[in-house]
Amino acid sequence: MALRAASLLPSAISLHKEGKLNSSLKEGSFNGAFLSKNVKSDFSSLLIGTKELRRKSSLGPIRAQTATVAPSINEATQDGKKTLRKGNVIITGASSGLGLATAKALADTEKWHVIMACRNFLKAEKAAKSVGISKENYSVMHLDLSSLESVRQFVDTFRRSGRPLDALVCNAAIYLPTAKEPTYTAEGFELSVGTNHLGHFLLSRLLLDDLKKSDYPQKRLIIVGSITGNTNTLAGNVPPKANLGDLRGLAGGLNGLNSSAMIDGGEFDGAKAYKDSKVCNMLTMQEFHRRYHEETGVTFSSLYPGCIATTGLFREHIPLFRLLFPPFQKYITKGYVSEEEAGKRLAQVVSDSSLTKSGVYWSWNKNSASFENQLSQEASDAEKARKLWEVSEKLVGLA
Ligand code: NDP
Ligand code: PMR
Repeated sequence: MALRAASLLPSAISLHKEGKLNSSLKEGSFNGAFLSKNVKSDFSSLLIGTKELRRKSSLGPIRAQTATVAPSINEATQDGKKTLRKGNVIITGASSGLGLATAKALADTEKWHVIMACRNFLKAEKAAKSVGISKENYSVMHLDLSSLESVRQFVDTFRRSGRPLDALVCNAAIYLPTAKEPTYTAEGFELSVGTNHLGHFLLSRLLLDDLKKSDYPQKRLIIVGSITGNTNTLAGNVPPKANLGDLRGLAGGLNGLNSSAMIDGGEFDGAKAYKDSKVCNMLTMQEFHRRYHEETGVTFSSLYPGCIATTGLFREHIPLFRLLFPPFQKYITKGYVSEEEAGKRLAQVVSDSSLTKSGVYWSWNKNSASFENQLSQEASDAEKARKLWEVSEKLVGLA
């Protein structure tokens, strides 16, 4: 019987349809570049650097979430043979860019049911339609990572669906490079770190139990990282550089009142806050690996999918940046990848049987072959990862 999710959980709508500087050269082929100390992470720096370096109606009716019974790992077919059931993967931020392309790549295999965990329900539904994901291979569930209450509600609603969880992809992110002042999540954390790191931290901690219960042969938890959080690369050396310092701002609540809105306790800088959040994502993946890989068998991974210069991530940047960034990445750094190609890469990390190693930060070379990349010193600092874990636990109410 169909359950009216809206009446159970008012704000949770659900539509059920069935390295190193050198190593950066591997990630793109940016040759012999000299990076000025004064290069800033804004449009002018891109120019300087370039020079220097030479509904509703179309959607149909919204149906409430249907309670499903968890199928066992092997489903008997009519002729008596047993086949592996479809995997279930949650992808946050699947309404555009990398998340949407990954949802498409996985759904098209017919081996995955994708749960698109999105803050804008109708946008997600339209996006799925626009790329032609077939109805039986996806569901949309509401998740706003900038509210811990929404994260908890999402987990509750997902559990009520009765679906097993076989893979979780923490992909959603916001980037606010032109913000002059910090803005905040529902619980009062600076918005970029609050969304990209703390929202995902709570989500993945809660859903680890669900992954543990799954009988799927390969269970995976992936947190999307980036080159720009890694200061052992050229891209990671474009100011402002990521730096979590001693985490004093985070420990103080990141609220801009009795503490700084920045993790390291410094002045607010939107571009730095994003890069810091990516360092948190990569540290969290490794801490998960250290704490839970052996016990649970879950594979924990992160990745840099390439520079997907056309996505919505840059929507807050000035128009000229948005115009010049794609050709800059295509023709100058050669780090550009299309959304489709990046989606295939992330889909590999979700399901390819050769990428089962846990604790790895994956990247791809210019022939699109995956390799285990090296993280910067800070992004691989085990002591910092432990401290980040403990402080984050307190902030999201798990400790
Ligand atoms: P997009 O802006 O296209 O996608 C980001 C997604 O996150 C959107 O679906 C957006 O939803 C969602 N989102 C934002 N805020 C929230 C929130 N509060 N709750 C739920 N969902 C939210 O950017 P990309 O596809 O480029 O980014 C995806 C990932 O890839 C990010 O982790 C980013 O750091 C990473 N990455 C991107 C690179 C690039 O070059 N683009 C390079 C390296 C890594 P909505 O559609 O409603 O806005
Ligand atoms: Mg970068 C190999 C060189 C390389 C690569 C792969 C990237 C990726 N970038 C490179 C180099 C440079 N960038 C250089 C030399 C400059 C100075 C001109 C430069 C500038 C620049 C700016 C202003 N780059 C940027 C910005 C952004 O606003 C983007 C950003 O930092 O978002 C956080 C960005 C990026 N460059 C990349 C990638 C992947 C990004 C975007 C996003 C991300 O990490 O998620």
